[in-house]
Amino acid sequence: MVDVPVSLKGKKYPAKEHAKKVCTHFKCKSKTGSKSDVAFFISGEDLELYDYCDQTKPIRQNRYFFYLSGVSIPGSHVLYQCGTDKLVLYLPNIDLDDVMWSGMPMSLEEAKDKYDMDEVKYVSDLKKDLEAVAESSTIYTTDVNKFNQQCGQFLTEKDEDFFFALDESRLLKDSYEIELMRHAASITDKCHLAVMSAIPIETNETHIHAEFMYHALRQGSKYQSYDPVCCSGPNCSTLHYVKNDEEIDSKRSILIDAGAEWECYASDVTRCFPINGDWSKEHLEIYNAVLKMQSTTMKMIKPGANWDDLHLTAHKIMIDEFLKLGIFNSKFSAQELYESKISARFFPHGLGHLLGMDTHDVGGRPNYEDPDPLLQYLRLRRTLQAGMVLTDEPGIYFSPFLLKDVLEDESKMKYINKDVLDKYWYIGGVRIEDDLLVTESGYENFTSITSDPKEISKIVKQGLSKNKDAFHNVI
Ligand SMILES: [Mn+2]
Repeated sequence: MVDVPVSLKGKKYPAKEHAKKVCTHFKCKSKTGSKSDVAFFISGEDLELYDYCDQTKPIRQNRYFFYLSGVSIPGSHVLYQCGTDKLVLYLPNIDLDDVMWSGMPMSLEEAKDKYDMDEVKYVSDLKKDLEAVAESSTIYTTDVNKFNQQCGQFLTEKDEDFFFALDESRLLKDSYEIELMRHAASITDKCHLAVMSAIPIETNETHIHAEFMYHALRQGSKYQSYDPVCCSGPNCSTLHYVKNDEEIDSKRSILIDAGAEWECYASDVTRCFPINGDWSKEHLEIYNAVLKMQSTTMKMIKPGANWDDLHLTAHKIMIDEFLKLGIFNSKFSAQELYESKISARFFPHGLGHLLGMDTHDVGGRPNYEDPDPLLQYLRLRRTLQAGMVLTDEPGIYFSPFLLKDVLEDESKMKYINKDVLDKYWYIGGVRIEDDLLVTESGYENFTSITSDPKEISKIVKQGLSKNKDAFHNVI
């Protein structure tokens, strides 16, 4: 493996602590099964073939399984008994036919050294072990599925309190997880810097995508946390744009939202920059407005803060900035504009979300049924606690789709100066996104790639001053 974080050398992923934490949360729900004790069982993902083909489908480890094991080996299972505090890993039986193709799998001894387990066994022991544990314990699992069907009779699946306990445990990251996330974020910093620096070889959105992935892979990150969003010009108004295939030379703005993954832990960062290094007037105006939304809300991050309040603060800043720019009609007060909810057409998504093994991590308690358009898509609806990792990612967009009915409706258009708005469409949108840990005294920003517009301009121009041949991947 390339470049393992020094701080984690010689340490194991704390699976045992995680299992204990889940048990504590589960028991807080005063759950008593029909039996005297409680056990947890989760199956990891296994390799599967494509139909009529001997190639395997891409695999993404089950996050709940990983949380209780730290294991990425396909076909594994984990069993935890709360009463005896015993954690057991089951590895797939050795398939001698496969050794020729795939080499020897990890031995039980090697697995015991590598993982934080009381015992490591083969799957051939699984059924009889579960049968024995089931005599005294209710064994909860997330799902009875194709990987554990043969043991379904011993398992209780889809229990709400079990999911609650898993999600509450995953909500607050421990020092090991924080270190993994810092590392994912630092890989991502370098990828974004590479993308900003390589305009001479980036003439299509695909090249931006390629540049990011190349630098992630070189740093040992084989998977992205999510499909990179690489867009230019008006395409920047599509929040999760993944086509990533248009020419960029006739545009002015770039938006890239991409994050490398490290050992199943995500990063999620967005940066915007001008293609020729010089910010256009309108692009910079919107960029500075978004930066103000982000820097103001970031200063409010601390335990006890309510994320709804931060999100709504970002809307108020946007309204003030739009009044200054003349996009909003100054006949209306900031308060009237806020109450009209018109800002949601330009900033339609939430200020941020929890980040962990999943990019939109568990435990945020969103309410997609919320009738308030300002809050409907906010993925985090909780009071902040130390140990949460989250994104702060305000954005402003000029989306023909989101504004279509506004443009056609006088009762909504009265808030907008159309002639001023028309000057901004070509930018598409701006989003700035950093990854942050909530600490006892405030926050730590994992993301260190600059968001200062002057510095960004300098980086892009430095890249432009180089000859195409100075880049690694000229083809
Ligand atoms: Mn995000």
